[in-house]
Amino acid sequence: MRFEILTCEDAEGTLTLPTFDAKPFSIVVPAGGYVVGEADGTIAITITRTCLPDCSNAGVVVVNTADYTATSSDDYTLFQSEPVYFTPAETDATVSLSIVDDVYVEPDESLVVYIAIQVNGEIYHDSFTYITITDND
Ligand SMILES: [Ca+2]
Ligand SMILES: [Ca+2]
Repeated sequence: MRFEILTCEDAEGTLTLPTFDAKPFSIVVPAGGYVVGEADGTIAITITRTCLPDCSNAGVVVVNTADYTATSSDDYTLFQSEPVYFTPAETDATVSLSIVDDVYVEPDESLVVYIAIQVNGEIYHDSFTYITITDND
């Protein structure tokens, strides 16, 4: 997987935001969510896109996280509108979330990962999954 920021400059050197083809695509994240050990450091979330008629164009999704029983900064690093790019023909993208290894005895804790599709600057569809962090203290 490679991350590629897609930008372009005109003759005056003005940077413009990328636009993506409006071919519909949907995203899939594994059902049942993820389980990660507190000491594992990171958890990789795989986002799969399916496109009509094909995934020949680039795309971007936006990832946000929200506390459930886990607390951002204490237990994991918050994502706020984190872009994840698909290069042309790429159907799987991976985003890595950092987990905090604290020293407290605590129950397993969960957070929610929201994934939105962004096409031509418009965010129009949400999917989500859960991450459960298991305690190691
Ligand atoms: Ca710990
Ligand atoms: Ca702990």
